[in-house]
Amino acid sequence: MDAHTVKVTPDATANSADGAALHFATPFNAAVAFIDRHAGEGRAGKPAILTTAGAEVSYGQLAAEVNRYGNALKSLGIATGERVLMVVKDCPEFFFVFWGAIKAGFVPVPLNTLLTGKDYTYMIDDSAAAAIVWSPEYDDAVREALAQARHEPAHLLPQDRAAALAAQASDSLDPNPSAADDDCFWLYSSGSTGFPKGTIHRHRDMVVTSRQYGVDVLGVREDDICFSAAKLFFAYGLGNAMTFPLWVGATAVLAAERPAPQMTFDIFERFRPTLYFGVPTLYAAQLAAIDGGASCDMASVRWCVSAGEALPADIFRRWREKTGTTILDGIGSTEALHIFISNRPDMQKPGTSGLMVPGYAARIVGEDGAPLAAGEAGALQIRGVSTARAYWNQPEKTGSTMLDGGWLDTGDTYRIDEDSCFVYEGRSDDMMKVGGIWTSPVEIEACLIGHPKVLEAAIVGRADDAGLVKPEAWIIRAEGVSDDATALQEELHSHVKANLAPYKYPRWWKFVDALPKTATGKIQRFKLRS
Ligand code: 3UK
Repeated sequence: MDAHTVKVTPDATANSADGAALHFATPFNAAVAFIDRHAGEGRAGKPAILTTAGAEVSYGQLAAEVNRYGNALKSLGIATGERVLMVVKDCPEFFFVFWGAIKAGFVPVPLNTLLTGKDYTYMIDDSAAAAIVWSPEYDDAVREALAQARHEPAHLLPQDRAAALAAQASDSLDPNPSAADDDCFWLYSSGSTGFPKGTIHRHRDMVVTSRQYGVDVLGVREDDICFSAAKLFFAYGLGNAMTFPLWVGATAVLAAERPAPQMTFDIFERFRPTLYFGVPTLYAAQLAAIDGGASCDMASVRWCVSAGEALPADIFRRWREKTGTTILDGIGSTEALHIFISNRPDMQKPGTSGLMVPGYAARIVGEDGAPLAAGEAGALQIRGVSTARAYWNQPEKTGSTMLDGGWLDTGDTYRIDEDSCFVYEGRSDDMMKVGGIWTSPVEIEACLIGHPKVLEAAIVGRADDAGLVKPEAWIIRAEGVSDDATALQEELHSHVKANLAPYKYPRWWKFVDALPKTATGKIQRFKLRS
């Protein structure tokens, strides 16, 4: 077998609890399996990427650009294993930088492009990255972050500089001889304290998710056109619009625009995608737009997928009624890399996350860590070959999340119903998903308390009319502040909007005289929720 190849035995669809059917050669570099393989399989001329800006990148061009970018990074003198931060919008360069870094032996770290300079400062310092690449849209935030950071990346690469270096570089590059279980890339996962954790994934992980969920559950195939409203910097989008299509030689549609109903409808019409990946909030907004008279032609779409937060059964039903397509809800995580429990083309149970994805195992345990009796709700732990090796520089969090025996604590409470379907019962911490994106109450509270008119603040998740969770603020005014609720609410709203990522603002405000607390002074958010 050639170096860097991955051999997938025909029985990889069998319920091989630990993905044992996947065999990796040594050395193994993921860029060979996802990028280089296609020329030899006759796809050099086939489009790998189409963009709403009108670009088209063939598999042959993609492989050449990946080599150029890899060589460009190498020419800077970056050492093997060093991090390359990416604040890059959804565009072909995302692929070039990500795979170029991997092929050359560096570790790309795509960052959420919706964040603020302050968030990036933390990630620059935490990762001690050797380089940072960014799209022009994020110039202000990145430069502000660099000015505040203690660590200075040796190489600052605004996208045009990276492109200029790549243009001068050779289009051939020998893959770094890594192993399947070597570190490959990181994604930052939000923490309940507001500090994100660098989640370290290995070369094999993208192969495992593409195979076990992409191919074996969803049925991704070569003639697919994949469109993900969730961006590439999320593990969800990274699989949907990059690794799944690349694994089978399909085509990805990329849009740098903010996801919104009309933009997705335009893409359905213009690109005729066969697989569509959304999040519950967007499905709800799309339904509202359709109800408002917008036309949405989904005839090309074989399956819709939802993840990021639980899909309410009502949205599943209305979507099918209005568009004639079916949404497969599945739960994934940054730590697992992609979906590990899911509804399937041949089995959907609305209001549940569906069945175990073959290749993963699950157990539901009580507070003492012991497995619970059938049907009881408890902490969901999963095991599979795609789960992260560790959190960067966080031995304690690594130890409490990545458990002995390869089990991963998801932080979710689940039960298994009479049909073996997994039913989401909430988080075991105070974290919320807003529009499918992690939001920490602690972070919003800290921002509000930073306002002179606020004495104390508590944030809880509350479900809106569609059953989707959004932040609700409970505020105690500072001493002597008598502003009326409407004016104060507007002032605090602007304060949050100016300081935090745009999706984190409270949708409802309550002004109170006291907040429920424990004996040790910890706010009891569960009391505010009920
Ligand atoms: C929650 C869900 C109920 C759950 C993700 C698909 O969301 C992804 O990753 P994150 O790290 O968040 C993980 C957490 O989000 N969640 C996700 N999907 C569902 N809850 N039903 C669902 N269908 O709390 C989980 O622990 O941002 C999703 C693929 C890759 C991903 N990273």
